[in-house]
Amino acid sequence: MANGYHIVGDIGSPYSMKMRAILRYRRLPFIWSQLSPKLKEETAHVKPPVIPVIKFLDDGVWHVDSTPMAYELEQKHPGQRSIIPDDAGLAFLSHLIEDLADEWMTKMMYHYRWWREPDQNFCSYWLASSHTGFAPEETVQGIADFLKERQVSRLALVGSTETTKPIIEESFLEVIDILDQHIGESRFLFGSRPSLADFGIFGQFSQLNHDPTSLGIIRDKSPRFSTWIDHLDDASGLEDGEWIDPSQPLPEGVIRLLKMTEEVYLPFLIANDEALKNGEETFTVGIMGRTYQQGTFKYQQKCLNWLREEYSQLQGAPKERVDAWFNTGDLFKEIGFKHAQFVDRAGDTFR
Ligand SMILES: N[C@@H](CCC(=O)N[C@@H](CS)C(=O)NCC(=O)O)C(=O)O
Repeated sequence: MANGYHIVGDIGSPYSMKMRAILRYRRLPFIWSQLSPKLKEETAHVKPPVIPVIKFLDDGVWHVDSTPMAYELEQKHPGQRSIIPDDAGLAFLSHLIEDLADEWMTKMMYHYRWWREPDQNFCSYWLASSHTGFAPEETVQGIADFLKERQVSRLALVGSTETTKPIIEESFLEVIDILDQHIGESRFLFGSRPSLADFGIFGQFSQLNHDPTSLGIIRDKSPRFSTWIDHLDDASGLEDGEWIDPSQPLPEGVIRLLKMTEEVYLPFLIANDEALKNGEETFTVGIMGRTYQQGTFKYQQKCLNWLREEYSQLQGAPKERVDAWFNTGDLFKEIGFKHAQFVDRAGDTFR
């Protein structure tokens, strides 16, 4: 394959599933490889060391980080089943919701996977079989034990503790409720074709719709959302979708996700940003009437800066609509969107 893509990921990685689903929906030719020791070595120079990594076969270069990769694919294949709404205002909202999924819903994914013992046992074994390419039982179990211990010990690092558990679990239930209601009215968030936001949610929920406890909850609360997740994994056969008309009121489901962004995600991003600026290692912020505490993450500061940058590029009617959709625009003013600076993405690290 002279052109196309080689994606190296893991079936247990939400961002890998997200990128594979995007390549499929966009009908871009690709080869999927499960990460192996050999491929790990081959991609060891790609920084930061996360998956998925994707080799663009036309230039032979490995790329990393799903959001910038999704935008690069847009530039390389303009007009071919784009996942970015044509209207700049809707495109901004789609990015905002994708970011909510990538950075906040991922806490749900990690929390449900590693909090309870039955999930810990099942998921560590599942990941170990996958990582080792179905090695002999003893090897798999040994790696599963190692993974279980390491991942459980990282729960607090991603913000899952006894104190934050109700916040994470309640917001998980809220997302299920929002999507259940939305899918009853419209196929995707911004119309009858999937956007970056849908793929962001899909990535995290491809895992939540698999791991025992969260799968049970999704099936119980919304069988149709469970089916929606399964379908978006391969939407290559979907035809003729349209974006919603930006001059019309936003769908209720989008409004509710933006409300979650405003009430849960942006306060989190802002507190993280302020703590980093003050040289602090942890931060505390009030979310959903409770106290949320976590260690600072540099990558999430970059997320906030990218959103500021994208907002600063809006102008005219799309900008007016975005401000109106957020009622007053006060929130943007508060977090400095109105004075955004261009932020160079080169040389990023994730933490
Ligand atoms: N922002 C990155 C995040 C990628 C990421 O965090 N990947 C995880 C797996 S889903 C990873 O490789 N973590 C490193 C590790 O587990 O050692 C993206 O969107 O691609």
